[in-house]
Amino acid sequence: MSISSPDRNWWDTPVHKEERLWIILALTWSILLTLAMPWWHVTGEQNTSQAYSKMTAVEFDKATDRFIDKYKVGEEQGTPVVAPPADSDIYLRARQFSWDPILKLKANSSYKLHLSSGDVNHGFSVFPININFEVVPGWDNLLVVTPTKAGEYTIICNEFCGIGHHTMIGKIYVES
Ligand SMILES: [Cu+2]
Repeated sequence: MSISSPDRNWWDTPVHKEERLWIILALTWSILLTLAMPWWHVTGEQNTSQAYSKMTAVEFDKATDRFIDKYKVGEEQGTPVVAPPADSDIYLRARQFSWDPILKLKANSSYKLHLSSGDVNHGFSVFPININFEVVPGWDNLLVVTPTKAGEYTIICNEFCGIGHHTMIGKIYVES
């Protein structure tokens, strides 16, 4: 209950000039910001869109194991190194606290990268480039990647996933 009732038909009194100015400014700014989101999505070279499909951890494990068996070329400290051909489906498994396998890719070739987690949410982040994707268990998170520059890239987990989160490091080699 208010202390005193407002005058009847208070809404009929014209808006003060300064208040009108602020309403116009705030409205214009919010419309601009709203339009900036789709505009920057298209022109800002942001992360590409991901495609999702349901896949259990067991199914994803099997697919990853098959992928490793097929294209394995070596091992680094117990983690298999896999060199798949261009345009193929490649798999990367996130688990507390590892990424496997190590991928050996060719520059300027495209790959369909399937990402999933065997336990909790993880974040797929590749250094030194600016890329960041959520890796969710129970889902096959598909990403089409085309590495353009040869080198050694480090995958880090960008979603806090437990006590060993900071040790969760993977690797991608890109050969020219
Ligand atoms: Cu993690």
